[in-house]
Amino acid sequence: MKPTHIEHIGIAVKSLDEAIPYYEKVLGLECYAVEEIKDQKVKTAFFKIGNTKIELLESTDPLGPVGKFIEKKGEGIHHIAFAVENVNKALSDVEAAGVKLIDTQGRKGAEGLNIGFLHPKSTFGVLTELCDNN
Ligand code: CMX
Repeated sequence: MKPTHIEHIGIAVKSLDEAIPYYEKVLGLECYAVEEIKDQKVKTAFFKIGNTKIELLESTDPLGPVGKFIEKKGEGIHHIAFAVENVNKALSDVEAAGVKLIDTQGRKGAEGLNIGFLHPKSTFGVLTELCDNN
């Protein structure tokens, strides 16, 4: 597989309401979408910057992935997402290279993208998402 660009960087925050003004008023970016992803137990806010995006993640459940992350590590960078041509193909390529997958098949994520996660214990500590827009 060969990623085309960084689709987004996911950042865990305790509160979207508190974090959004920093990105808008201090960094001068515009929040263009807020979306709840129920099965991921998060509410997200998106900002475009060049060819990539910042995705702020607020947990809606302390036992969800972002709730557990904030409890353990505090706020901060949660994951990096690479755009690929085809998520299912990329996941199988990565698995064949010996990387542990969280998702063996792509599924629908924020903004209707097909997404799949790689396990951070297999990717040098960085939770990694692959996504396509097909
Ligand atoms: N980055 C790096 N390491 C992480 C991590 C992250 N975001 N989240 C968890 N870990 C580490 C933990 O620190 C822990 O390490 P230690 O064993 O050394 O303490 C280990 O992974 C296990 O963590 P855990 O808290 O016990 O949590 P789980 O094993 O239950 O789940 C994970 C971890 C990565 C499998 C789970 O968070 C997951 O499936 N994530 C993918 C889905 C996701 O994050 N969704 C939210 C974003 C949705 C979106 O962007 O749309």
